[in-house]
Amino acid sequence: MTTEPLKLYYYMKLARECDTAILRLYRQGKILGGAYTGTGNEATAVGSASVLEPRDYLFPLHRDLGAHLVKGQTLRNIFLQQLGRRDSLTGGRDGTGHYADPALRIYGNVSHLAAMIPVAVGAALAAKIRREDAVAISFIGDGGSNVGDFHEGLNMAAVLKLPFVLIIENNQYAYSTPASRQFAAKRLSDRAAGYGIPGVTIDGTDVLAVADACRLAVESARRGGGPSLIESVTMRMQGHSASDDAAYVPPALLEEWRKKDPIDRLERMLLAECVLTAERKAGMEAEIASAIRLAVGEAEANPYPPPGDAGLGVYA
Ligand SMILES: Cc1ncc(C[n+]2csc(CCOP(=O)(O)OP(=O)(O)O)c2C)c(N)n1
Ligand SMILES: [Mg+2]
Repeated sequence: MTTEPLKLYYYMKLARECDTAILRLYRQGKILGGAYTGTGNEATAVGSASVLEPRDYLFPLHRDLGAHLVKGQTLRNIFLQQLGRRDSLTGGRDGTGHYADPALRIYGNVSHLAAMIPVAVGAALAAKIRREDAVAISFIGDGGSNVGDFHEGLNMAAVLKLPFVLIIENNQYAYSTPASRQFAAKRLSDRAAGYGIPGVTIDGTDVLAVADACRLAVESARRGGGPSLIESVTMRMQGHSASDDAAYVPPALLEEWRKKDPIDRLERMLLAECVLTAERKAGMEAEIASAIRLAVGEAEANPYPPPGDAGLGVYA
């Protein structure tokens, strides 16, 4: 558990600066494939992962870089993976967060939305059978929550009372489709009743509220209380990926959400309580910038995998 407010602040800033570096690398033509950011989602990703123990299973999504970092992933591994280099966790075979790191119990997403929910439920089932006292936590977007795997996974977790927590990251859009064109439910957490499990909707820009809700859900799952559904409401502050300018999002909507920026929100609170000072903030920013520079430099110096390795580890 990493729930001290100053640590949460640090990890949210680290995640945002990593995203900024990833976008820069993309624009420099150094990232092959897509680049995704979690701007606006930092409180959800960091707050949720902050309540996990090392033995818990994390199944993050494409906006959850902060969760990877909190769970212990190194900047070196993050940038090796983003740049598709030989020594990355996928040996240069994939990019973004599409990797698994069993030592840290991080199982990144594949492209197919919601496909990892049944896998996460399987991890929760394994944890229960092995009496590991571990919880599996998984994420899904507002758009992805309409895929059939969501229903199958959550239903099975509920019936078997598995130690599983599912967080819906409702960031108002699924690519260019607004929430109003995706579902008729008032709250996505209302779906929990259909599975016979608890469901809550929380302010996804308030990292402390996210951590509190996730702590309750994880504790209940650990005690044998079964799964929970948490809808974390936030806004996708950038395009779907680096190639999307999001011209379809009304500027006034972005302006409204900018006032609720998760990092600024916590920063104002910490400064007011004197937990954070201007000096400490500057020191933290310098430390983050230098750690990212070092990791990017190391990753760029790492070669691409040899072409002859392309067939290794391929099933069938
Ligand atoms: C099953 C499936 N359908 C469609 C896609 C294409 N696709 C990738 S991301 C995306 C939008 C996802 O929106 P949402 O679930 O709300 O997550 P967000 O990107 O907003 O965090 C779509 C349609 C996919 N990857 N998988
Ligand atoms: Mg969305």
